[in-house]
Amino acid sequence: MRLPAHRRLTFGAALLAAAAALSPAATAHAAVIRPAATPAGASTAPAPRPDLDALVRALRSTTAAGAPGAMARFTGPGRPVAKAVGVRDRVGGAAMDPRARFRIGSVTKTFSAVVLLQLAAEGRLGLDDPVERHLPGLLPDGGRITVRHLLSHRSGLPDYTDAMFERTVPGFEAVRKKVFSPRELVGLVRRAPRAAQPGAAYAYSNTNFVIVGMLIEKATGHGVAQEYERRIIKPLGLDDTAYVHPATAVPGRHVRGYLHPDEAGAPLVDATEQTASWAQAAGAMISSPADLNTFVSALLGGRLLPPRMLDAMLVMSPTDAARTRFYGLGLRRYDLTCGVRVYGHTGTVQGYYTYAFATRDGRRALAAMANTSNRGQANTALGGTLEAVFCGGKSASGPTGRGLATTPRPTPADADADLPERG
Ligand code: REX
Repeated sequence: MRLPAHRRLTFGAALLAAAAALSPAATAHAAVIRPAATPAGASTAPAPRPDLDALVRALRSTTAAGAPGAMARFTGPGRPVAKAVGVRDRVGGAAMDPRARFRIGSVTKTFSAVVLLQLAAEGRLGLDDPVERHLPGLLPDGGRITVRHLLSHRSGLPDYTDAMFERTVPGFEAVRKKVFSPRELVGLVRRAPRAAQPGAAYAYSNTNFVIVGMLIEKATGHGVAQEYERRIIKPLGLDDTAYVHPATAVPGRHVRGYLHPDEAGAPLVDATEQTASWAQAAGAMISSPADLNTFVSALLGGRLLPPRMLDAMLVMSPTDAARTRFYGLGLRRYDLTCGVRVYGHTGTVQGYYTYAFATRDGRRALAAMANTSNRGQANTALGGTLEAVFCGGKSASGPTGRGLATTPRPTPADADADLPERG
């Protein structure tokens, strides 16, 4: 198998990647923030120790908020640590299992961005190329929308899922077994009013990454599955990771996903089996906590992209008024309350919430998931795992009670595993 050029990067090149963050990035547009000169998380100050009691509390808050189960896996200087609470199967009663696979939703976008940036590094397309050059006639305004606009959600293209899932369960059941072509998905909003002029504003839209998938297929002549496999999954040995479309099952040991209906008190819908065709390169992958840890660490550690492409990925726009959340190219940045910055992505598909983040140097990584969705409180609670591990006792929510008196005792349903790192 021919390895792409960036696979020959050494750890020295990863250091160069950090150095490259100091130099002006290749392109600029309004309201973007360049990679920080001294990224938090890569500083010389000792990293806070993960607060594992707070981690378990965050997972318990997630199940208290309506998720049948939740789990997280952290990799850092010591042995990887994984925690799980609740169940991965409500019918069989199997406990949540940190080795199990699940649907990662939009974390897929980071995989898609990496593939596209590798293609850009190989000169197969340019980040500032208009979409029209590669996919003529796809969009009426494709001459003004660039590849970079798609990757940064600054194209102005509306999100076809807004109408599709306006009513959560009927919307889902209408597409659960459907197989769309990417062109059909784009066609749903091809002529719809734009959220903004191309380049003018951040507006998150799955449509952007469906087109990213089309660009990958156009540039390589292969389906996206083959390119994820060849460029990321195989080189990193991600045995639990795959693009599963349009097959409906999550193969192997997996977590069942449960969707909350909009109607209060209505029973949860088991959403595990679906084509995920509505999501495609925007969200149809499955993975496991260990694989997500490996992926985000490799990406931030400079092992998947040459420095100038990683640098481009890290040029961020704020996505919230408080300016603690940012988006780069297929990559989010969260500024935690303790000042640590973490990079990665979140994901939501029916039945599953995911967080996959790492520090700027890639040396500490967290993957967290809950097997529910359409339940904002559960997603927010799951987000508490980030503060627990990356801020430890330094979180703004205050000291986290390490003493015996305040440490929650594990319940029999809690799995608590120290898992060996993959070679
Ligand atoms: C689709 C609706 C959500 C889910 C969506 N998912 O756009 C993409 C993704 C792939 O992961 N995006 C998230 C459904 C936001 C991310 O980047 O983190 N909601 C659900 C509804 C609401 O149907 N009516 O919650 O399962």
